[in-house]
Amino acid sequence: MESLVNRAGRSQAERQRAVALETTLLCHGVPKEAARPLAEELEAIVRRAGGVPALVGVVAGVPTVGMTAEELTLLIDSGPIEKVNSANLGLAVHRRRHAATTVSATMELAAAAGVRVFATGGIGGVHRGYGERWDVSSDLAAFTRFPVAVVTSGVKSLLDVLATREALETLGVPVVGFRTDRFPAFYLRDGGTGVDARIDDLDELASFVRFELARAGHGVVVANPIPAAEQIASLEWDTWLAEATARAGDAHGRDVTPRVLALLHEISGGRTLRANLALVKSNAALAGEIACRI
Ligand code: PSU
Ligand code: MN
Repeated sequence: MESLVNRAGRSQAERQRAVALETTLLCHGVPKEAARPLAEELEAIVRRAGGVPALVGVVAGVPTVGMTAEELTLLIDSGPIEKVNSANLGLAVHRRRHAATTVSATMELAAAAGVRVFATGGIGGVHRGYGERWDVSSDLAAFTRFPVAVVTSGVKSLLDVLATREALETLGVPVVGFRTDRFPAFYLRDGGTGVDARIDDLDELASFVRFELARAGHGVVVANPIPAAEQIASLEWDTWLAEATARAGDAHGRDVTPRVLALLHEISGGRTLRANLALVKSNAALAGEIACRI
């Protein structure tokens, strides 16, 4: 991509340790006032772990890997900006728009910039009720195209977790659990299904990631469950989700995730937001640990 601005590290050595961070989580997943402090904290966490943070987004049509604090402020203050995945990323670039990148678009830009590790909260996947209305995130297909390891607390628990796990299998995407045998689902440490392999050791994890990205040229899901203390009990979760889904009834397509997340944060009295922040930070730390080892 010729117009890509790549500020993922100042030297070759720094670029090797780069960790991509996405802007959709910041611009659409948390309340506006939480976005800047969260970005700063995630960057500090990545650095402390030995990585080099690179915030990814589209600034006035320029795909940027390694956004500055000023650029992030511009995006946050520009009102509700577009949320782009691999499908509409090119349109935002062509039309010179600001845009927040989801997991798929962030993977695409990270790969173009040579960044191999990326930390997010939870990846998108197969939405519930897909039998009646098909809604499957472009995040899944992105794993078949871009050789990036995504550190994630599994898939968002508002999705059909089992169907998403099967879809990853169909697409041939390896799923490794860091210190877990279970495939996590965002606020839940156990999403009700397993991973391809459990890896407990950081050096071994980094070694597998390096090997697999080079071997297959596709992405790797590194599943890192939410810290135990922040997990939300299933019963509570089911109640909150039922209410959020009912109230989000009119949202569809790209609006579903931001709308349901915002409602959950409200209904749970901030409990899901706290959990969301905790898991993203934990993923940023693990991504930093992997990045300085590969
Ligand atoms: N994880 C979070 N909050 C978010 C998302 C993930 O903790 O807001 C975003 C990611 O950017 C992911 C997107 O790629 O939700 C998926 O949206 P959709 O289901 O519309 O593809
Ligand atoms: Mn969708």
